[in-house]
Amino acid sequence: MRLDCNGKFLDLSRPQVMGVLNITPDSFSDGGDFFDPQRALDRALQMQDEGAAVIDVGGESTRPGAGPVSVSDELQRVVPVIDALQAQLTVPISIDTRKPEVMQAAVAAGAGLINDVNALRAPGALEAARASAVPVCLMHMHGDPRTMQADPHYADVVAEVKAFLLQRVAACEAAGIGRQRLLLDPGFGFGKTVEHNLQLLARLEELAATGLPVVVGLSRKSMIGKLLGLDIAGRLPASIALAVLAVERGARLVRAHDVAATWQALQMQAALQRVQQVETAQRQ
Ligand code: 8Y4
Repeated sequence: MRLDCNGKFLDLSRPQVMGVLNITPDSFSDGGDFFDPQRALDRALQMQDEGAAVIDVGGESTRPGAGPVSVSDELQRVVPVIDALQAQLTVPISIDTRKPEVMQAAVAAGAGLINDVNALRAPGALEAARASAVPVCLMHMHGDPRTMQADPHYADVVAEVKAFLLQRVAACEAAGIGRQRLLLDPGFGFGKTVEHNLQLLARLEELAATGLPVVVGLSRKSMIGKLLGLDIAGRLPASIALAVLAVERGARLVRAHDVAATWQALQMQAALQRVQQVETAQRQ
């Protein structure tokens, strides 16, 4: 399966890595180091060299409790970076935004995938995504970034996340966005307790059973900090384990900060998977 991302291609016939490029001044993982388009470009090229199949550019922090960013601030951050990246990268660029104006401008500047943590629920987002003609990642978020971690409750988190995402798929199809353009993401950490996150990972196959490619973002997230008592800088080993466990359960695209390490792990997994398939076939 190969997605056309605005003239560049994302091959999801095997699991791939989406490299994170934050361009927010308060971005908690890299301190806003990549605000400068040249530095952003260097980091993106490095992630491409390290094996990233797509680079996710975000100009709005969605960390719990983060305040809103205006359309014009977000455009000023992301458009110059996408302009620079689209000329230099061979892999597609993903735009991490909830705003239709940013989707439109980013795709006009060369972005090839819309990564919306709000699943196109903002007014005008379905229309902007339809007109853009690029694939869309629909993510589940309970509440909004300001309030989402305030005591979230679900009767069955897996069933509810899946039902929500399938509703958004239906809304997309009704708006003229065909399902061949859609990817689904359970939204680890977005209005979920550690137990909710673990249930979603344990039963990720139920989401993969939709037939749509599943995206996961587990890299450095606070569930690792809470379970293991680690600060962000110490979360790489657990992030790699979670990436492999998610791919084992059907994830096709892993959003990650540490591209080289994540890609190494997924390649080893793919090599083993290939041999295991041959083994299984020979036994039948
Ligand atoms: C440390 C580092 C602690 C990062 C928390 C975080 C996802 C996403 C984000 C995701 C998709 C984040 C934009 C939150 N997470 N997009 N975006 N899936 N599709 N937190 O899980 O990285 S931002």
